[in-house]
Amino acid sequence: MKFDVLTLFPEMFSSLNESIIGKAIGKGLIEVNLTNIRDFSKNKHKKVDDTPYGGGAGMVIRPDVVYDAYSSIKNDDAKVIYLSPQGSLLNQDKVKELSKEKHLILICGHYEGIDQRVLDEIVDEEISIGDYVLTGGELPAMVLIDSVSRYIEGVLNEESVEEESFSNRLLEYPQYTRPEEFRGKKVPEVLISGHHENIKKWRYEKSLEVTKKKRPDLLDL
Ligand code: 4GX
Repeated sequence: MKFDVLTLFPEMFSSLNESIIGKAIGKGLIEVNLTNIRDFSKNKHKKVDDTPYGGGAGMVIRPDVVYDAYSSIKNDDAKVIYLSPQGSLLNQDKVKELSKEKHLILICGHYEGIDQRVLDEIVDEEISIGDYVLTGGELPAMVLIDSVSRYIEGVLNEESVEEESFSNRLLEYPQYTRPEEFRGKKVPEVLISGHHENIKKWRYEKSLEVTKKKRPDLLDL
């Protein structure tokens, strides 16, 4: 899977070089290419934005620089995604669907966003990571890269993918490790019993209980 990111702040993506995603990049399982939109400014001061037509606060990113940045990378049937609060909400079904693509181009806006004309021209899908306002699309792009990459073969150790929250529309059961007793609290007996059938049943019941208590909305879908 290849991710191309168009951004004014490529340095923000250095955190992807850590942990599981960093390892996946190192192994060549996923590829993250960063393109700085500013490199495509024709302005002597490398300016990429301007004041909005019609007036109002803030700045809007010019369509021509975004289009030139996009043209420098688009060479196949990549899916182009714009991260914005106006997009459809990202969920695990969408994450799984996106993981089947070969090439995703993620466009990160800043300020008051990007001129609508270039978005209409190049964007296939607009996606939001939640109903709150961020300062730019970089964190949403990283959320998308992280969540999608987990479905790429070899990125995670296998069983963890399908067994987890949302695959079965249930939250996860609680986990315990050593020590067997911590501040007077013991690990549930069944988990030490070695009785695999009982453990499976206990975990399922806990999942149901936790979901009812914390996210009842997940049950009535
Ligand atoms: N889920 N942001 C996009 C620029 C912008 C401003 C106005 C369109 C209109 C966000 C989110 C998010 C901040 C990314 C504003 N775009 N993106 N950016 N929530 O808050 O995806």
